[in-house]
Amino acid sequence: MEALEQELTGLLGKTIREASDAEVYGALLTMVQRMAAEKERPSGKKKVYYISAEFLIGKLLSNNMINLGIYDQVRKLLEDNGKDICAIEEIEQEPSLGNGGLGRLAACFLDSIATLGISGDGIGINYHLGLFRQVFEDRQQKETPNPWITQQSWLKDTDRHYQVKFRDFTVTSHLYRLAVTGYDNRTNALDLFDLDTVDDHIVGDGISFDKDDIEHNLTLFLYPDDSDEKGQLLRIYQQYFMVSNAAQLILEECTERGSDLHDLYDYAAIQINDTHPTMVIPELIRLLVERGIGMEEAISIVSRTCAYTNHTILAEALEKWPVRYLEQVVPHLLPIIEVLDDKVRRRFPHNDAVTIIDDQERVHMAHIDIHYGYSINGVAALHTEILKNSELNHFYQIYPEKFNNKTNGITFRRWLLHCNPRLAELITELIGDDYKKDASRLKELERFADDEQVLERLLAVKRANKEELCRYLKTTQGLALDPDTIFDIQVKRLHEYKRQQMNALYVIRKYLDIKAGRLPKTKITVIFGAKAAPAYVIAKDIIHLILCLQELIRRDPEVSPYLNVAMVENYNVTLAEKVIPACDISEQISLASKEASGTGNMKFMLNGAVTLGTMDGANVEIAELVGRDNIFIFGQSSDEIIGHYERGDYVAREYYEKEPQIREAVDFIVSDTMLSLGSEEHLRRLHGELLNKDWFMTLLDFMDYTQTREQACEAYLDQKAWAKKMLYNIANAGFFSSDRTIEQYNQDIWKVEL
Ligand code: 26Q
Repeated sequence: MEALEQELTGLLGKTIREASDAEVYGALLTMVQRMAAEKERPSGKKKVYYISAEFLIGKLLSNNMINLGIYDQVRKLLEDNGKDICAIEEIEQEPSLGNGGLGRLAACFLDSIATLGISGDGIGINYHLGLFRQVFEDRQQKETPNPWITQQSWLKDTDRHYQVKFRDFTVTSHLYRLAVTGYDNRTNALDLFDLDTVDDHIVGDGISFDKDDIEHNLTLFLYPDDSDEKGQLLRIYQQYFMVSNAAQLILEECTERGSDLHDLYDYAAIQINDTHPTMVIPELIRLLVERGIGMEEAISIVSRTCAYTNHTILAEALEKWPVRYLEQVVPHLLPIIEVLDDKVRRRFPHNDAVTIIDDQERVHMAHIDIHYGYSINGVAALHTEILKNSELNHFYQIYPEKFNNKTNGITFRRWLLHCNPRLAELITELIGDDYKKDASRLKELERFADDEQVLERLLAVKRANKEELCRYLKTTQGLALDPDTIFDIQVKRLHEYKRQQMNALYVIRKYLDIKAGRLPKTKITVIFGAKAAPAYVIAKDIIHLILCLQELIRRDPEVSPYLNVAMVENYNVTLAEKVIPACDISEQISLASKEASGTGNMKFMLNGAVTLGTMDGANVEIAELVGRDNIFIFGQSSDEIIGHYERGDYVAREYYEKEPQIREAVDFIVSDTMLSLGSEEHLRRLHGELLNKDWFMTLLDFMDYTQTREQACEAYLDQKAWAKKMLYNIANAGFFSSDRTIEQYNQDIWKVEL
């Protein structure tokens, strides 16, 4: 502690007490960077390269201090000098380099790779403005830029540059590097490529900018609006920029470590995170050929180096790029893609489902990965089964040995130790701290399932976390929440398949019940957090609906004592860290078969929330682990849903007409009450969508949902029994440590020696 104090005062040039919070933050950043650098280790022969268009890493200061083992000392030291570590954490801007699950998964994986001592770096893009910042105006989502790179930054400049060639011009890239600290282990890196010519000043109103001006906009935003052709072309520019840099870096590093490139697969395992980095395959082949290796051999080398993770079965998210687009951006890749397609066509004649270029002249990115990668994995048991048996069945028949499951996980450093210190402390007191390195030890908590004192303390931790969330949301967003209510929470990207609209319809039902004098026994606070893609019209309508309901109920003294709605603005990792520990009921209500895994579900469980969900994604595995007494499951099964889609026999209107409860709730969306608060255009469009389309079958599961949700609220009344459910959830969350996931990736796919 003395050494820490000395170093900090040295860096500050004054005492900690005299320094401002911002100065202390800067000094801590410098010190942590030095300590992290000391734990860099040379790579062995083989190294993992995790390429991803997103890394939703969250704030780094506390996380790094925990991983370096100095968090408690620093907190104490600051406290002794009149400083609050929370205030200092607030100074850091959260890097917004991801959308949601896939990006956060990549960040958890980097943490676990370093924690397990595996040599492995992430490779991505240094988006200057990241994903947009969400603000609510007139109860609508507005997108604004999110500049996160500040003077004092975790990004370290490097002098690595590569040439990246597009059809019309060539750019020189610039590599920035972030330290990735392992928990009591090595430091790896996150390599983020950027372009010096990019200019933040070209951004006009909201997040609008000149989409043609690639040299000035290439690394400005993550997924700018891709609803038009220019947006899609920009996405291809970004993807190729990312993978061309990655390929050059990988070849350079492997050569430095002794590869002659004919044996690349002994030096590198490249994990392709969804199809966004798929062009790394043709790009690597191109570069190997350029370096004198024959085409056939180059294809074989790359096929033994690259592995692909699939994160979705939603058709609209499976990337298919028109050949014409690729010709415009990267014409030099097309001859290679054509060779790859040609080989597939020769090997599997008359099998149109597995070609790379289809008859509409579109390139199926996932098909490149599957034919020319050595592993394909889904992200939860159910998801992998659906891939094998339906979505990718044609490929499974050809390559059964390539398919494998890697159920997602989360890092317990951030999602327990950092975000819920009260719970972590209680667990440590009960079972010691071995669980911090071996999450399966959490199971030992089951010993206390009938220990009233322990159950009381669990409830007290939850209560304290709820109060803390209330304080935070009051000061940062002006939201007034009552901790003496059930905190029922749904936070995740806004998408129809995740069915935030079903949750909102439940709120309407409750509202109508209360208005009719049917008062609930338990007071409930329904919390939402979600960003909608800028061009996703219905998703924005759903946000509008929720914000209108929030206002309606807030203003209504008859209803607000029993029911509250709070939609938090700009939901991100930082907010997740506050919201998740305060949750009682975790809403995981996707249409069965559509949510590949979910990872929020795991974070809530670990923090003692009870899941209300469908048998989808990793919910299935959660249900198996905790047992049916400790989870609330409803809705039709994935098999039933897949059947509905195959037969096309779901008709929303039938449910609307048959069930008055549904009809009332749906029609309330366009009632005079709602229209007086919201935009007629938005509300009518959403109403029409639910009645005439409802592609994600909200009405199908609605009655079962409301009944099960009532059961959950009822169960909450027996606090002791509820606390026991909480305990079983925490005790069985060990399986969802990303350390377990990464061990499996390394054993089955990467095979990097430790
Ligand atoms: C594709 C084409 C054009 C524009 C955008 C995209 C695009 C962008 C982002 C497609 C997909 C994504 C992100 C997907 C994602 O986050 N998937 C989630 O991954 C998690 C980690 O595996 C799972 O837990 C979630 O179930 C899954 O939805």
